[in-house]
Amino acid sequence: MKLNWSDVTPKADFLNRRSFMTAGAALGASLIGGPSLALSGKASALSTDEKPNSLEEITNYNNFYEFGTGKEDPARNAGSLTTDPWSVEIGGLVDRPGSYSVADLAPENALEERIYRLRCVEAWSMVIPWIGVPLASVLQKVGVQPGAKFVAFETLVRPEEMPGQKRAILDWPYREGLRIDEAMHPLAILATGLYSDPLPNQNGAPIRLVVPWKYGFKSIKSVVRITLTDRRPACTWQDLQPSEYGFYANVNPEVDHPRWSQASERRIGAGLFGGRQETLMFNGYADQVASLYAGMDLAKNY
Ligand SMILES: Nc1nc2c(c(=O)[nH]1)N[C@H]1C(S)=C(S)[C@@H](COP(=O)(O)O)O[C@H]1N2
Ligand SMILES: [Mo]
Repeated sequence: MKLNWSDVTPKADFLNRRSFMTAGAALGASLIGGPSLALSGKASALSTDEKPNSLEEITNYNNFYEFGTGKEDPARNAGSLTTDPWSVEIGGLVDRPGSYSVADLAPENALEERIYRLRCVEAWSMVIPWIGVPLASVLQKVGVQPGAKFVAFETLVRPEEMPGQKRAILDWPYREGLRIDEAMHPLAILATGLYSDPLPNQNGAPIRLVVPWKYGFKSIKSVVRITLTDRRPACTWQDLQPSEYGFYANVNPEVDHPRWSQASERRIGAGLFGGRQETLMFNGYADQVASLYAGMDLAKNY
């Protein structure tokens, strides 16, 4: 049996991991080798130092409509999802189309930790310590052809395991898309874990997109198809209500949702008296990503 990094890195070690790894990397390498090490080797300049939400919070307050529309439905219902075996079909304008396993796309020795803010369009937020690989590394692996301008993503359709799909809540499969330069940005990752666990089902196991400068709905879960295309792909929320949910969906405190303000947000776990906090342009990632949108009218391209 192959050891998973979660087998060798107890949860309680998480907070100490970086210091532990600095001190013990060489030792760890010779004793256990393996993924926890690979992880530490790449402690990230791209992470926030804000305090992460607890595993409890991150896994019990979710949006994953395939398992129901309530925030507690995914935790209750997603246990039934079979995530192994799993394959991701990658096609369209790529040199090496095919069916890839999660290990092909996110090998253990390439995993990085990224502690990101997640800002839902509904005006709540969390801080989540993801484990994953840059989306760019996956795209490079399959070879992006010059004509590719967009990347389209699709979630699994399996109503027998995803009770929400027995109803037409959304037009299944859940679909999302990015412009190619957004997809190649170092902040965009495919996550396969969080804290020291493989990704819990309710968070999009076994592999999901995380694009931290955009509203949470862009970060599509349980991905089974990635297609490189020359056209802007269909996106579930945009198609459902284009006046409310745009293709870009960049976090922007100055562009309100038609039915509520986006100027502030409620941090999950802040408590009744925690108050609201100001929402930051591009969710606090403006220094890294604003140049992607230079010259664009962000109120029009919401
Ligand atoms: N397939 C799929 N992906 C999805 C969703 C969904 O309903 N289905 N919800 C989105 C929304 S609105 C948010 S805020 C994030 C929530 O991610 P989390 O539950 O891991 O915090 O997932 C996004 N990805
Ligand atoms: Mo969301």
